[in-house]
Amino acid sequence: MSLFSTLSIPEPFLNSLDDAVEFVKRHKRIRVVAHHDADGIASATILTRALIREGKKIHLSFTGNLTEEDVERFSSGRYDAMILADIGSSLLNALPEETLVLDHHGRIAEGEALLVNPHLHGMDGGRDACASAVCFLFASRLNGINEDSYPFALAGILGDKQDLGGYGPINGAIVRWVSETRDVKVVTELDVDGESIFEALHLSTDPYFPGYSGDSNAINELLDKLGIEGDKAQSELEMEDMRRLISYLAVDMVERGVPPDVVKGIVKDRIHIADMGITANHLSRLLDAAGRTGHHSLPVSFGLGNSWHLESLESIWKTYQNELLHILAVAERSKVDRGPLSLFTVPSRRFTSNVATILSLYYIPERVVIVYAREDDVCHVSARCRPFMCERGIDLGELMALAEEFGGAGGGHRMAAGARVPAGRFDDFMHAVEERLGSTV
Ligand SMILES: [Mn+2]
Repeated sequence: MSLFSTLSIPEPFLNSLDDAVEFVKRHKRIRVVAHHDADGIASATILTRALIREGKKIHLSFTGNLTEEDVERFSSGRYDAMILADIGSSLLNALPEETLVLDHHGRIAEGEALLVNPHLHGMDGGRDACASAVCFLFASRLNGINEDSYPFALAGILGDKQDLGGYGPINGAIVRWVSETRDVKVVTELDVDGESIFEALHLSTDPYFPGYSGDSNAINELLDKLGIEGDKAQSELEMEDMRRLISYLAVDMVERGVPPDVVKGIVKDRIHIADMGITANHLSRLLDAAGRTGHHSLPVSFGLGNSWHLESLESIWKTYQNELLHILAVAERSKVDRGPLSLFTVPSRRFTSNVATILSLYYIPERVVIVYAREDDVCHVSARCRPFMCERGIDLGELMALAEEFGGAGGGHRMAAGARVPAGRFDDFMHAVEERLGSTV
């Protein structure tokens, strides 16, 4: 059953996908630029597979926040056209005319470039469809053969956390189509990955098991107590053993103050992809780790059929997880409470956002978490809080934007935001944040 025969997509959205198909057919040499996170890497992989199949000459790059200077740099060179994935909507006015933007971000500028974005068609790109879902629809529209890129669509959806609270219409339709027509198995199980259950628990940071993740002694003791063989894979364990382990971990987390909605997330309907021998959930984590360590092209090469790269992706993921767990322990020790917020520091900016997310979900959900890393003369800041704080009026995006008053820049969402400030002004900035927070809560 083909993808489009099962989807119900608003007509104008479908038309914009067809315009994108026409765009690609018109051009031969194409510059592709994608966002450097899991969703962006998944998008790039889907596009690269599709464009190479069409016989296009492509040059692929990754970037963080796209600036006008980046656009100028990327569009110089002998290309007929440019495709941006998971970025670009907010810079539409600065893009060359022959540009196709496949994106799902909500800030959209006016401009000449061709934009495919669910926000334009009454959908919420933040929930209903991520960039890799948009790229997957586009690629499948271009040629049905590209439907085989579905693992990357799934990985992108999971990478952008668009499974939380249930799938939106587009993502949900893709997931349903995959589970009904592809060689996959959906299993409700603990959302952890590793060759053994010991390794899976040890390396897991999302979910993070306070008191266990990263602590081999604690895990061994726990598994002994429950009579579970740690060297078996999750799939090899008796259902009864897994049930005992899951309920033990869940109760323990609740007792440690982890919010029930977060605890519920340790078990998921995970999609096992037969051809790859891994879950879409794990693929998404492999892409995330590759992105965070600068190995953006490796997953693309893996997606192009170089299956031996899976081993390197696994080892990059393991190394990154071990480093992250180490840094989490360092961060926990650095905690300083300031009014309604807790301040933590980590040695590298590569870890601020991940550490802030984990601390806010699993460690001190009742407080605003701010994690910073000082590099050279700049402090890189990530702020996180839980939904109930936003209901009380906290808007971290607004708080981080205060950085501008101190010679920096910042912004983001209500629950997740970031900033950069000159190190010499960091204290003043934190003071201002604390003061503004104090007047809100
Ligand atoms: Mn995205």
